[in-house]
Amino acid sequence: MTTLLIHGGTVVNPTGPTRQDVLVEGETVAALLAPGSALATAVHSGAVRPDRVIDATGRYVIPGGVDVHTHMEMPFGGTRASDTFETGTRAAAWGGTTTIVDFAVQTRGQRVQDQLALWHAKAAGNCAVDYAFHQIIGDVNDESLKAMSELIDSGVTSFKLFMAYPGVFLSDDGQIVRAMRAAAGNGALIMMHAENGPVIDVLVRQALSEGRTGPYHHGTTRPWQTEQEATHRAIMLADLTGAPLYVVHVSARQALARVAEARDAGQNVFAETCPHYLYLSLEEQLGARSAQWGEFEGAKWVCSTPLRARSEGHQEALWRHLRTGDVTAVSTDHCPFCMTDQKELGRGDFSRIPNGIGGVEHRLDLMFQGVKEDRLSLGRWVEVCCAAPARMFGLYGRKGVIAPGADADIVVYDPDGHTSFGLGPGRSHHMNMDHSAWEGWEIDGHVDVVLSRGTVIKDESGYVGRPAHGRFVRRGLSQNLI
Ligand code: DUC
Ligand code: ZN
Ligand code: ZN
Repeated sequence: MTTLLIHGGTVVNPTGPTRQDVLVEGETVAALLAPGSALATAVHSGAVRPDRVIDATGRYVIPGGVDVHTHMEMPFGGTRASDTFETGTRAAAWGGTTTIVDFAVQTRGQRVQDQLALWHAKAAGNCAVDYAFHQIIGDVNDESLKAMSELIDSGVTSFKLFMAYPGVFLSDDGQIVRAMRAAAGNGALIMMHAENGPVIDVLVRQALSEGRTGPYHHGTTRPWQTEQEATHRAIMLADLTGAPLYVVHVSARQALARVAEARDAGQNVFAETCPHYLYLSLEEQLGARSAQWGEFEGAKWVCSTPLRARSEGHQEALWRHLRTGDVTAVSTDHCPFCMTDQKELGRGDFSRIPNGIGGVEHRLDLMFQGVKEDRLSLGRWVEVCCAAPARMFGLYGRKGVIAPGADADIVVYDPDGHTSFGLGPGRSHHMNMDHSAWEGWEIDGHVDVVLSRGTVIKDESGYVGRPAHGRFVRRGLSQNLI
């Protein structure tokens, strides 16, 4: 069995930093070696000779990132997300994410099992890193509810419902209660897209009829009240049924306040946010103009829930709740669309702009910026990017931590390095997009080396992995529930 030693670095688990070497045997972590321990001495004296040694002096050694919200090649808004499983997971590898959880999609008239099989076929043999699935249920009925138990047995243990997108994905309250009752009985986790879709549709039609057709109005027609109301309703229905609830991509501080209140009352309610909601805003991004695109520039940041007004204080509140634990995990909701031929579908009508931002490559770096700015501790950085998402979705132990027996998914991270985001001279990204939501951003920190199950897939020379390396991971039930 191949042995590898990561030597001289500081291991950061959610508990914080410790000076340790990491010994990897085959695909798993064999041992953490404290300086001066018998094994460390044996390695350093040459009595034990690993096949490969990675020098991590001055570096953090952290668990591979776990991004529990991606949409590779997702059909949406008359087109499909521009990253395939191959290009998107390669970009993830560049950025130190070694596990993604993507969404299989079922809509009206489709069999859940057939749709999951379709997503397996898209991903199999194409992924640079390990992958798992959630199931979107866009048509809650007797058949799809029955399918839940079957999926749980096959390692798909979380189900996303939508309170938005009427006629496409929306479940009405009765359907939500039925799905939640099923989840309360079978241990599944309900993930909720919490925005009041029917109300948003009225606001959108009104804006368009009044000539407010630019991307900025994607934001103004999805005001925080529509997110807070839906979040409150989802929490109440979860309380009624006893189902655990994970509210995805929370962006409104008022919605988060409802999550925090429910958690304080002891309910199994969890929230996720994304880097774009922490850093970007309605004013600066959705309201942006450029020489190339004019006011349509803002289309780059059209996603749902929307980026929110900085003047309303959402970003600061999200950071605060992230630090205190009311936001459990940070994902990317990676759902990239190019401007040309994709976002452009919505020129003159913002409601036709495909919703989504690409960012799977940048999450670890962007969140490390939170450490640099004293918004997060080192341990909390690893917690929100690696351990907590793994635990939330039944992966922890194998993923999300560096410990004996865990998969050797490891990132060697240089805190003194430097990363420039975007496209163009001196910058590059590896997502299949013709623009970057993070154009021009420069931050401290750099992903130096990435291991996936003991194999180096990214080093100083760049990506050195292969598309067939990533394997499907069967997940257990959420480890956050008692
Ligand atoms: N939101 C997005 O921005 N894109 C995909 C689906 C979603 O809910
Ligand atoms: Zn969503
Ligand atoms: Zn999503």
